[in-house]
Amino acid sequence: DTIKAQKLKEVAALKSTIPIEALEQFPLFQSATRSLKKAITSSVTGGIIAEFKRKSPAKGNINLDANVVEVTQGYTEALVSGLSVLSDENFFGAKPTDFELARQNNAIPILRKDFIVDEYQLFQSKAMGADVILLIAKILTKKQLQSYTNLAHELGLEVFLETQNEAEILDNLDLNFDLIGINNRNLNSFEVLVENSIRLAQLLPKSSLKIAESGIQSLETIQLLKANGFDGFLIGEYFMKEEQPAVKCYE
Ligand code: IGP
Repeated sequence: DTIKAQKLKEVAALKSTIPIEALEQFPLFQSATRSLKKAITSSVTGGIIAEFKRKSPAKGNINLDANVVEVTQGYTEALVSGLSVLSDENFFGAKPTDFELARQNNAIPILRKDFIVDEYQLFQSKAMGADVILLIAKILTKKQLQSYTNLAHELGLEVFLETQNEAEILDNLDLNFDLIGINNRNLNSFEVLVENSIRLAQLLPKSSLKIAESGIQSLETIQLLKANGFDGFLIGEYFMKEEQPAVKCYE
């Protein structure tokens, strides 16, 4: 739970320097968002969400000095459905300008990849130009999931609900999320099991837009997940470990 504690501290500090009323004045706060759900549904190239990630607690350094503009523009040119951009500095090594630069240089939907633990971060996400926010079932109460989902929608943001086990899925099926992700990575052991998400996907109604997350390292895996009902694929490390991450989108 150290991530959550750290985040709450960060948010408390931010709140006093940039209050919500100030965030609401940011130009991007007033701008329309783009739908990742639509981008994936209408994709002819396969529903890839390509992630920009310099390092992670699970893998350590992946591509510390990557150029965020080059990499994300490369993904966009490869016609991925959306981008996922880390904005957490402490655990994922994001630079403070990463998200901003990704936004300024790409017109496709962007998921803000961070640990949302407070309402404030929804206003902040909108002000940053995010289109989609991540809500992680494991770290939030049902009440929080409900109220953050509603607030996100009021702000024009889509909600990507991340789940990891049967209870997290079944307890939250009534939420009005836009996309549901099943994380192949166990956040406690870091073990990655594609079979786990295939089994769990069967618990979801057909109407859910299902995203498989983490540990996807081959086209065969994507095809297997697709055959089991997944609509989208969130891929980070497999791309980012390359000097030029986007080249892997063409394989
Ligand atoms: C991407 P991978 O194994 O392709 O790099 O995984 C993504 O699923 C992973 O970065 C992730 C993540 C998260 C990061 C999944 N859930 C929550 C930060 C926070």
